[in-house]
Amino acid sequence: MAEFTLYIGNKNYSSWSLRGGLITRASGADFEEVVIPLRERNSEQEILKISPSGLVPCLHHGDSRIWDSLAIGMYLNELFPDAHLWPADKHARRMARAISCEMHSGFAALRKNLPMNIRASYPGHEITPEAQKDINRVTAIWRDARDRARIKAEKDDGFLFGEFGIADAMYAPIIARFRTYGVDVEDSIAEYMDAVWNYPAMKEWVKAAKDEPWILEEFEL
Ligand SMILES: N[C@@H](CCC(=O)N[C@@H](CS)C(=O)NCC(=O)O)C(=O)O
Repeated sequence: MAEFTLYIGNKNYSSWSLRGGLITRASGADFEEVVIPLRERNSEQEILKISPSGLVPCLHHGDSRIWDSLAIGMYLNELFPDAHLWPADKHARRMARAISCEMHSGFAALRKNLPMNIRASYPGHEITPEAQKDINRVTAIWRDARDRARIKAEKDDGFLFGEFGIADAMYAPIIARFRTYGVDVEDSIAEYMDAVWNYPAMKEWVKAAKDEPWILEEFEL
């Protein structure tokens, strides 16, 4: 039996599950994953059985319940320091935490206007001015982090702070959205997006999302 269990929603639609899923994989934890499909007749009761907030992702470790993507990252970072889920350098770490929190608490317009739907392709979708503002801020964050990592990261695998970490996981659903809705980005941003898209855990997730049977009409245009 695996030491951890990660409860998630649909891989195709649940952006917070994607964040928790990538972080848990990046930590190297031995875990089992359980999908609870969202918006089914009994989803609410099923999620409440495993998550006190009634939301996924929720990580179980023995009797402990960690019911939020960012909290899962912080918890696993303490248990698996060698995974470098936060960057080792303190300036990079400060920035990684700030942008992860910014994602966790913000970008409502982008999230509403461009809901995550990994398997769909909706180029030409009308982007609201508010969502465009969020897009501009997200790309500015990525540009800053990558400009810094190119010069300063000890090991640069093309991620925000060199190695894949919590900050990349927090922004991974935005990358999926940019692809679905054909958001136009400059070459250096496209390179970063490709690094995340080709990260093995992301590839595995995208494949599984495409194979899921559930369709949630509210996220289909
Ligand atoms: N702040 C939470 C947000 C979790 C969240 O909103 N999860 C959504 C799925 S993406 C959910 O569980 N929704 C329940 C539902 O749709 O029934 C986190 O970071 O994990």
